[in-house]
Amino acid sequence: MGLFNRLIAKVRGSSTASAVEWSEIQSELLASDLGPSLVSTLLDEAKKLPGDDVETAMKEILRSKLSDKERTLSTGVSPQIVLVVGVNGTGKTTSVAKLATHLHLEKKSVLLGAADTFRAAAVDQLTTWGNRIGIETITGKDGAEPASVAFDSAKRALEEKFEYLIIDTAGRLHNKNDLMAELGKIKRVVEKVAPVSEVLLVIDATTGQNGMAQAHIFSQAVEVTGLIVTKLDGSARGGIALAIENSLGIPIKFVGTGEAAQDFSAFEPEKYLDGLLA
Ligand SMILES: Nc1nc2c(ncn2[C@@H]2O[C@H](COP(=O)(O)OP(=O)(O)OP(=O)(O)O)[C@@H](O)[C@H]2O)c(=O)[nH]1
Ligand SMILES: [Mg+2]
Repeated sequence: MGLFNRLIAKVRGSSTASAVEWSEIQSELLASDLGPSLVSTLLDEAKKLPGDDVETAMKEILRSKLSDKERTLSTGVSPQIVLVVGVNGTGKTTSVAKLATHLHLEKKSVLLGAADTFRAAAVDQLTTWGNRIGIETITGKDGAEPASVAFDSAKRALEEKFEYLIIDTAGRLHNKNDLMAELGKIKRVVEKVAPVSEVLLVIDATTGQNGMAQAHIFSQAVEVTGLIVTKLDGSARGGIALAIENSLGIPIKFVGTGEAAQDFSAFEPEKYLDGLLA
């Protein structure tokens, strides 16, 4: 039994939970990275409920903080263009490959765009994944503009009638204005060819509360339509993703649970909530 469940059992056993027990529950919720503001709301709501209902109630309250928005990828005219963005090292390139694998296994035609032209190794990394999956990757010349590679890949996806184009972008620090502006440019340039249907922000579950600042600033630069939460296979419980959903209304769409292509799945709310309180 996890610490949280032990605490809940303790609270449930007594008719009224003591201040000490509530403060232990608070620490446990904070350790899930839900953030101070959401934790305080949760505790206020949970305290109003009878002691023997706390466990179910807590989960119910957490569930109520999830977004009602669609969690599957948008569908419609081809190509569906998915732009994958985020700070350095969160797992963007790996997630692009995992998503491509997922769609490829569903017999969708998928094209990759290597718009992380910042490092030659980034292009190689994506191309290697593309070869492994058996799909094409559009790359630019050394030092090419990311927007121009994104444009070329969109053109190719449109002309060749690919169902999906997934564009990888370079990791960028959210506090670097020029890099954030570049992201806006990539999107605008792609949209000269076809609309971008999804902008997926990759959040590393181990990143903690900084994820909130990342989500705020990325969604100012481009309209973020969904989250991919990575590295949920580690000790991080990824409460930051729920905090972002709750605060910005951006739904979690996919989760990454390892380094391999199959370590990826559509977001499952119940599983996630269990993990948060485990
Ligand atoms: N354990 C674990 N590792 C992951 C997961 N997703 C990605 N990684 C690892 O995280 C590291 C960084 O992944 P990348 O996909 O290269 O990250 P990135 O965001 O593209 O990095 P930059 O392009 O440099 O910004 C790699 O070692 C990946 O194998 C995950 O869900 N779980
Ligand atoms: Mg990358």
